[in-house]
Amino acid sequence: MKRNYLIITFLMVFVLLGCPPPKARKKMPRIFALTYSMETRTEPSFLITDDFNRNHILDLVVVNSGGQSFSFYKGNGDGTFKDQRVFRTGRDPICLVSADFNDDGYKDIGVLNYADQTIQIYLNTRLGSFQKINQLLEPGKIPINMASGDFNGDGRIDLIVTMRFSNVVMMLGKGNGYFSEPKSMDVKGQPTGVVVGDYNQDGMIDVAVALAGTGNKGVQILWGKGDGEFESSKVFKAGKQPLSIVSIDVNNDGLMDFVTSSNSLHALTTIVNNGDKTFDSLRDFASGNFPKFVVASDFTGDGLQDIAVSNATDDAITISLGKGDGTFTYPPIYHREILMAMD
Ligand SMILES: [Ca+2]
Ligand SMILES: [Ca+2]
Ligand SMILES: [Ca+2]
Ligand SMILES: [Ca+2]
Repeated sequence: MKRNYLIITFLMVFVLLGCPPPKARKKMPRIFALTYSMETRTEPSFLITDDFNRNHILDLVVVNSGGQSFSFYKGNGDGTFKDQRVFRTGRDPICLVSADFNDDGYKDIGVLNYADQTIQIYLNTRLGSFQKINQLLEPGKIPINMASGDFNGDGRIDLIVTMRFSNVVMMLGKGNGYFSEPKSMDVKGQPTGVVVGDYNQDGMIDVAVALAGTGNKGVQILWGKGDGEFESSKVFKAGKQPLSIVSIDVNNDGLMDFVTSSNSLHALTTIVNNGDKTFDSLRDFASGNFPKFVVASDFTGDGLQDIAVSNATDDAITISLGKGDGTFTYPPIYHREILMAMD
């Protein structure tokens, strides 16, 4: 149980990332001061924040990989959370997405069950609870990550799923929590992370897929045509083995860029959007050891986007502050003491 406390403390830093800082803070040495721990079920491994009960306060959802469940907590609005409610999932849930899948104005939850190779949708009952949809989505072999967006312009939220060693799959939402049959799309390598956004500012949502493993490594864009079809880009350089990808405007020009993490190489890579459907990667910069997930936000309130990285073998979160020119401050700011304080 102690391990659960530790991990949730670790994860809590990421929750704080979603909250606006109370005021602009001075730079070094620490960005986050507040920490507290909450109980979860076994092996919390991934979390998201969103406002599920529409009170303008962020709530928290954590998947418990070992507990075959996810925990939902209501936000108090001061960085703390209450009322854990636990919902059963499939085996080894590893990824979450929040979106309004049935178009009732309330955010729902999608859970990717890695061991079952399934995705389940839980509709928000608006009463602080979630109801599982009967349909069990089966995107294919070894689903690893997912994102949501309306890819065919019908106003209904769709899903895009990366399959670890093969392809990318899109499932069109029917607007009631159910989805159509998966549609497979080829990519030029082995997919890992996926993010969505309008990267060429044509008003149509695009998909960025990180590729790592054997074959091509980098980031490939599937340029959305707005009707559920995509135009495939070439693979842009994005570090040696990009496993996690985040959209972030690193140079403040209004175009979304990317930062990827290459886990075993302790490196982060910035990929700058040229605005003409091409991207250039900058030189790798150092993170902590074994960077895993990367998230982006303006932590210091200076209008420039910063990044936070979970470093698996350091048991530490590192923060690198954006300078607004595509580069980040060095060395990264360690937030390991949060965990050590728990011992
Ligand atoms: Ca809903
Ligand atoms: Ca749609
Ligand atoms: Ca676009
Ligand atoms: Ca930019």
